[in-house]
Amino acid sequence: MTERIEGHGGDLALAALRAHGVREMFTLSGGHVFPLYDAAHRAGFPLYDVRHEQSAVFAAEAVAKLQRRPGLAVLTAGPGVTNGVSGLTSAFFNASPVLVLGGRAPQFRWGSGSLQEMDHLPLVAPVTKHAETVFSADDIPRAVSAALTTALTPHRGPVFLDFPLEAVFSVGDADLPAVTPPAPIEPDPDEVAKAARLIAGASRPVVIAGSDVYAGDAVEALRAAAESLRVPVFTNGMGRGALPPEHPLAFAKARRVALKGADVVVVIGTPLDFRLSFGDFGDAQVVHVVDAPSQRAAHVQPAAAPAGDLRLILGAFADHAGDRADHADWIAELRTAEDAAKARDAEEMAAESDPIRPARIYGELRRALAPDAITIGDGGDFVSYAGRYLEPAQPGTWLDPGPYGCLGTGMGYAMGARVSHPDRQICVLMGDGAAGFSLMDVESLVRQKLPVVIVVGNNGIWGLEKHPMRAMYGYDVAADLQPGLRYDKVVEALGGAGETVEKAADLGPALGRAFDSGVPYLVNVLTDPADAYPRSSNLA
Ligand SMILES: Cc1ncc(C[n+]2csc(CCOP(=O)(O)OP(=O)(O)O)c2C)c(N)n1
Ligand SMILES: [Mg+2]
Repeated sequence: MTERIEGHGGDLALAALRAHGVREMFTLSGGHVFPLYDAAHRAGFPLYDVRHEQSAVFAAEAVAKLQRRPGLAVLTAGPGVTNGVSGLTSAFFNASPVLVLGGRAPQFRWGSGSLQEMDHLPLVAPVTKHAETVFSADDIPRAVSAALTTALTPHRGPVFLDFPLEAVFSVGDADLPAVTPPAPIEPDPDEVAKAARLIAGASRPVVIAGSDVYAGDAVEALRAAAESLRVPVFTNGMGRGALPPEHPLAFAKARRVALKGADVVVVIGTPLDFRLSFGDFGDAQVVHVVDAPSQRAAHVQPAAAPAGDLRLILGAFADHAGDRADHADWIAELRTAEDAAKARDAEEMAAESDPIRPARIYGELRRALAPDAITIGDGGDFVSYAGRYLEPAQPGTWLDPGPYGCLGTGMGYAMGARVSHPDRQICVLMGDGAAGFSLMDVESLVRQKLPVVIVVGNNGIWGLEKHPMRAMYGYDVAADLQPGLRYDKVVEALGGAGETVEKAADLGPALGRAFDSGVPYLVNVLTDPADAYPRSSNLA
């Protein structure tokens, strides 16, 4: 039986949102969207507010990434929506099912110059899977429901709706649309079999698994496929932790050796972008496994590219009935390289240097973080070090900004993570430059009792830009920040707490105090500005 719903546009939207399992809204106040607040308020539906709309969208994205369900941000007309565009774009690059509901100036006098009147659609259309203006209250449940289904259908991504003032304020009624989860995309069995044969027959295969493996709930299938075909696995993005670090096929540090020596590189659930040298692995054949045909790379000719539900494809790999080449020597070779790199890293993570080197911070964090802790990276070099030295123990615990590389995710992601996991450690790793984008939202975290720990790698510079600019030009401009700035005092002023650490030996106790504090707490670590993250291409 279909359920009849009635009320103002906010009530009608909320009914459809709840039917899809949306459980909270992130927003920054604006009169154009009051009916959505009114509906939430009367229904006891959680509403979290922020100090900049980008944080609302990033918070919604964190919910979407961590919980694999839709995240919701509600933004007021005009500047509210434009401030959310970087967040929407990040969600688009990350395939995160985020819904942004925008207010919109009234339709009946469109063009007369109402406050905050602008057409959002041309701005957001290129960075969403669907963008639509809903002109009547009666149509809101249909539009919300259809948008959420689109967001959740692989390849996932953000969607946008805006409601003209008179549509969202007026009363209407509609049938509550039935929610049907997207049907799995059936891959072409021949393409899957071809890929499985290539991997099984390879002498030195490597798997690189990314975010869609986690988003597509294919972590178990990945493990089964890797174990069945005996292939070493590297991960990136939300794929990190898909195999526990102690798993015999889990690798992290021998990537260069692996990609240099591999004869078949299998990239699963992540694009062949700059993070993977654009899919160019020398003489190795490439198998690209994607969750939808749209994700096949146009710039690479893979030997096989099965597209569809990742659980189905990886399940078929696991069930591969044909012969397998013996990969034992290859795995052993990589294990030797991995162990050697680990030993080098362990030394760096224990370094007693003065000033503190970022590696040491991560050495201390590895001791302080529980296996289910959520770590969030927002910054340049400091976050590159995090990626190198921290090994997520479980999938769904690592939030980096993804290939769009947008600074400023920190406090929004932290809010979404805290709301998602009220009982876990949430740790934001922030460059001092990155801190400038969102630190004011500590106020939102304090006020709404959402404690998180923020560790700032404070080198006094935009490190990832300063070092390359010096290398390229012999000088640098626009790359300095105030050295030794007390970001911890900023957090204190906003109602949280913090401290500055200058000596390596003080790091551990400071992190202990931070995680015990129960408030947003910033550990401001003064690090060595000369410490540049080594990378082949430094442009970012
Ligand atoms: C919104 C945005 N603006 C600018 C950049 C370019 N950018 C990439 S890394 C970086 C430097 C980051 O500095 P910081 O957060 O202090 O980290 P560090 O590299 O010093 O460790 C900049 C400016 C970006 N990625 N995103
Ligand atoms: Mg810096």
